Order: sequence, then C-alpha cells, then structure tokens
Amino acid sequence: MNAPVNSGGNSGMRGLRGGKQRYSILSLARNALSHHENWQRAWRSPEPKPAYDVVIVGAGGHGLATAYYLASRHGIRNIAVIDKGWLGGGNTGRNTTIIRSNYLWDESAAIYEHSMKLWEGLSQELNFNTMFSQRGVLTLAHSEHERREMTRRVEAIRLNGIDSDVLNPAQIKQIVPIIDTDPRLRYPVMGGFIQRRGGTARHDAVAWGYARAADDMGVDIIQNCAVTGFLIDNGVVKGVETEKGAIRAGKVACVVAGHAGVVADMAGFRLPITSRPLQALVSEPIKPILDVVIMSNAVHMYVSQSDKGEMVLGAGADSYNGYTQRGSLTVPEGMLAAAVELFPVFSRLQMLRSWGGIVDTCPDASPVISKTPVSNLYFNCGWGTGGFKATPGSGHVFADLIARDAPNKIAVPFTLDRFSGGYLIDEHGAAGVAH
Ligand code: FAD
Ligand code: PYC
Repeated sequence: MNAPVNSGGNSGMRGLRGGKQRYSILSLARNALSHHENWQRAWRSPEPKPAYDVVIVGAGGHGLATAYYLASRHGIRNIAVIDKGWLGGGNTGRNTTIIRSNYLWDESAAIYEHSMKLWEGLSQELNFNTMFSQRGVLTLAHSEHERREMTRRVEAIRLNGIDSDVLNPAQIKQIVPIIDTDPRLRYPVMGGFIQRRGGTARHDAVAWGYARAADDMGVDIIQNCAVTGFLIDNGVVKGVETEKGAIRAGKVACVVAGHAGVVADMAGFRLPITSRPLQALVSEPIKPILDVVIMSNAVHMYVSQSDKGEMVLGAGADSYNGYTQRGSLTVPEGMLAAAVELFPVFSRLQMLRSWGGIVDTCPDASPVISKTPVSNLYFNCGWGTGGFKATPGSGHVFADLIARDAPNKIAVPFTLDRFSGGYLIDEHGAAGVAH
C-alpha cells in the first residue's frame, strides 16, 4: 500500500493487523522495540480470484464501507474491492474531512443523519480510531439576506430532528476569538449557525478501518488494478475486465467518485454527472487556535485545525471540467485573500502544500445510489464536494441495495429515476462550497 496524500498524510504508515492481540501490551512493546519495523500488514494483498459474488470497483471510503456492510450485515463475504491506485488515494484521502448533517431537504437529512449516527459509533464498531471529533461546524452569514435565509434553513433542519442553532456575531466571536467581526470588512460576519454534533474525522483512518475490518471477514482488496471494461451478456453484467485479466461476478458495484462518467461509459450508458477539480491546502502546523470548523458559502472558504496543528483550508470547485488532480491557482488565491480578511492571523502562516481531487456532481447536487440500465450493475456516485461525511451511511444503504436488488427507504429518492421523473433534490444551497 502506498501512502495517502493529504493533510493527515502519514507516509508509508502501516497499521497493526486485526485480531485480539492488536492492542496487547506485549505487541505494543514488541513494536516499540522493533523501531516500528516488521509490523504485520493491516490487510492482505491477494491476487484476484477468477470469480466473486460481488465485485466493487473503487476502494475509496464508500467502496470499502460497502464491502464491510455487505459482509457484516448481509453475510456476503466472497467480495473483491478493486482499485486502479491505492486504497483511499482518491477523494477519500484528499478531502477536508468536514462532517455534518445540516441539509435542507428531508431526503438529504435522512441519509446524512443516518451517516452521522453511524459515525458516532464507528470507531467502536471498527475497533479503529477514526478520530471522529464532534467539535461543531459553524457556517457564517455575510449579508442580511444570507442571515435570514440561514435562520429559515435552521427551522427546516430542526424539523427533521437535527441539531442546529442560529448565532449572532457576539456569540460567534466568543466561540472563535481569532475571527474579525469588524462590520466594515468586505465579508462582514452578520451571524451564522452551528451544528454542534458536526465536526471532522481522520480521512485515512476511515478507509483503513473499513479496509482492515472487511479484510478480516475475507474480502479481497486488490490495489493497482484498473477496471477497463465490463463483461455484459444480454443486458446482464457478468464481471469486469481489469489490468489483471477478466474477473467474473454475480453483481458489480461501482463507487468511483470523479470517474463515474468514464466508468459508466464503459458499460454503455451515460450519467447526469460532470467532473471538476476541487482544491484544498494546509498551512504549517501551529499551536491550537481554532477548535470548531468554520464554513462560509459566500467566501467559498472552509477551515479547521487538524490534530497536527495545520490549518486545513478549502475553496470552491474549479469552474471547468477536468480529470487532473490539481486545479488553477486563482481559486485558492481568491479564497485565501478573503480568509485572511476574516482571520488576520492567517497572514502570518506559510502554506505547506495544496492538492486537488475530482468531484462528480449531479445537476441537483445530490448523489446517485442506484440500479442502472444493466442488470446487477449498481452505481453510487455524484457526492460532489460533500461525500466524505456520507461514507458510513452511503456504504450501509448501498450494501442493502446490492444485497436485495432493491433500495432501502433512505436510498429510494436517490435512484437514477429522479432525473427522468423530475424528483430532483436541490441541495446546491446546503453544499457549503460552490458546485
Ligand atoms: P474516492 O475516495 O475518490 O474513491 C473512488 C476510487 O475509485 C478511487 O480510489 C479511484 O482510484 C477508483 N477508481 C476510479 N476509476 C477506477 C477504475 N477504472 N478502476 C478501478 N478503480 C477506479 N466531503 C465532505 O463530506 N466533507 C469535506 O470536507 C469534503 N472536502 C473535500 C475537499 C476536497 C479537496 C475534495 C476533492 C473533496 C471533498 N469532499 C468532502 C468530497 C469527498 O472527498 C468525496 O465525496 C468522497 O471522499 C468520495 O468518496 P468515494 O469513496 O466515493 O471516492
Ligand atoms: O460538504 O461540508 C461539506 C464540505 C466542506 C468542504 C467541502 N465539502
């Protein structure tokens, strides 16, 4: 396994393998004395078998979670998860890790809150510290109109039983002492709202935790093996073509964020999806100065402080379609100019590194969890700029769909039928960043 690449990036890290001795004092002492060499791998690197019950394409968080829930909830264990790169090397390892469930529409509230509840027990369930930190997500309003719209949105969110509170500038200043609340700013802080149960998690740990748990149940994780086509017979999928040869499968599930359109094309149909770069960056690490996540839709900026002390900042999506995992400099440049106005202390920070990921977005900024025109072929995609927070919930309901060939009630609104039936779930407003 290669190292994931972003803010939490922990080059060459290998976890301890599952099993009861995982946390024993003896094994800790042995590993300390071995200068952290010769640790057992956290999952195997098997060669692909000729056939599986289910092949999952894409070993990001969503694909690995799907495998985990298929194995743990449905008893389907003859599964391969195949990735063209290393697991967690896509958007799972590139995102800014914001988790919240404060969406506008009932359908979205149901799936993101389902996910939030799974997050709340995930470290225990996987026996792997996902570093889920419910430090609160505070969204700023910079105009009177935005403040009123936010107040209305909070009412809608609360009607779904999800926690959210409107804040005035003085309350915000109390929570975030480093923010400038001078009303003469280009983006004055006029108010905001907070979801206190929102927060962050360690993105790599989520992928690693699901991978280890799935591997423990016999799931084969096959890295560095691109899927190049599908075996389709009479409208029914029979397997996949890969760089390591054909692999037959009873069912195939694609979870290839950013490349959903490309992979659907291999199967002979089109998805209502566009793919664009989304960028983020981190500063040098500093002592703790921010213990809440801040988002600003108007500025297209969001920021949190990682456990290592880096300020993790993100911007809106680039305005052009593309597949290169970087983006244009103007986007972070514009975002940083506004961020420095809001947080003058940031002007003293050095930027450590920046990166991009390819996000796939539907016209209504809501995801697809669906059967497709090809029988036994399923797609989970379109999470756009906001799918990290959905990882457990998405994997959980997608596993249901694959196992039963019918969506569970949370996933029903997210089938492809909504684009022909006109039942769009417009979440552009709650996306948090520009789509
Ligand atoms: P991925 O992790 O991208 O996994 C897809 C996998 O498919 C990849 O590993 C890829 O290699 C593989 N693949 C593709 N094509 C093939 C093929 N032909 N054969 C085999 N494998 C293939 N969301 C939030 O909720 N909060 C945030 O704060 C947030 N911030 C973000 C910031 C940035 C800069 C970016 C880029 C995204 C952000 N997101 C955020 C969105 C979030 O990262 C994604 O929605 C989510 O991680 C998608 O997870 P996934 O498992 O579906 O995709
Ligand atoms: O969906 O909360 C979100 C988000 C924050 C940054 C990128 N996406």
